[in-house]
Amino acid sequence: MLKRCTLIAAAAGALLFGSIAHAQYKDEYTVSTVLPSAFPWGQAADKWVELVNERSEGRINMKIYSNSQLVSGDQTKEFSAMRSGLIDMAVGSTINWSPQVPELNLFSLPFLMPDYSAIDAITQGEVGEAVFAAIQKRGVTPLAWGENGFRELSNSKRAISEPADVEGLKIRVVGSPLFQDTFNALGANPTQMSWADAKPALTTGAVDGQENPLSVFDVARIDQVGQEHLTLWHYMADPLVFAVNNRIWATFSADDQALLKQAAIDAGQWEIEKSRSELDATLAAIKERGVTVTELTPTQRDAFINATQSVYQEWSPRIGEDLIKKAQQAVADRQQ
Ligand code: X2X
Repeated sequence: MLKRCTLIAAAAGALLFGSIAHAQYKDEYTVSTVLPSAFPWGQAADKWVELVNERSEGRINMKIYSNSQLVSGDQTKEFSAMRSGLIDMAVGSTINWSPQVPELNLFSLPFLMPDYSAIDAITQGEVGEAVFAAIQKRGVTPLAWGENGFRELSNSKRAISEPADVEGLKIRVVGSPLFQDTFNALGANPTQMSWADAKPALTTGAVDGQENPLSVFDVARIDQVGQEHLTLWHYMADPLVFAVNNRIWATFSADDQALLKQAAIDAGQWEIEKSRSELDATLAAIKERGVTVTELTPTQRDAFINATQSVYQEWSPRIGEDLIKKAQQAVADRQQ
């Protein structure tokens, strides 16, 4: 009898525990981003939150904290904060997470990806899976890809069409030390600073230039802080990754994990298509505001490719030679 009672109690306990485990969802989950809703990046996060709320019929609520405010503006701390549980979820750039996940520097290798199909060939194939495994290994669950975009070079001094034009320019660069190497290879004077500090530094002339996708240049009105020259060199693009802290992830039921993941995939695809489709109009708007836009000829682009080759030698031990080779192969085999 006693044994039976114990069994029943244990079964009831297990049932209760099961329901409690899933009932223990937070009222609201924090989602970190760098850029807010006016930018494609913020819109990707908005869409994810909206889809999850809709599909869970209000059971799962997420709230976005943009401008890296959960890490006091230091976007390179976002990944660590998510890993430790200070942040529940994030839609983050590969650049900002690369200090903690060295494999993410892959995307920052200069001129690895010549066009959008090259980005897709990497993210949507075997290499993308390997990169997600690397993120997972570092303690965060990745769900889907989004896109910040090809990063173009602007400055206040002169039109840039060859490496010699970059020489001596003070350029604001983002979180990964790889950018220091790229711009040093070109003879520039790179300074690493957060997005929060970038616009003030451009305004005061503390730096001469910066690199960011056209959407960021446009929405943040970078031309208004003296950035009159813009070179479309498509030297790299930073994908966005939708991700969740591991312990938070484990609290979701399998159905809700699938819901969160599918919503992230759908939001990412929606944002990638939307931001790519807006590019022509964005470029036209930038030109209309009087910015000198320089498009490189293939020969001019080759000169930049040659000038930055040392970055591959320097970074292949940290990124993984095999991963780089596979990415190059995926790009060579891509469907155009
Ligand atoms: O800081 C930048 O340049 C930005 C907004 O593009 C990133 O977070 C990578």
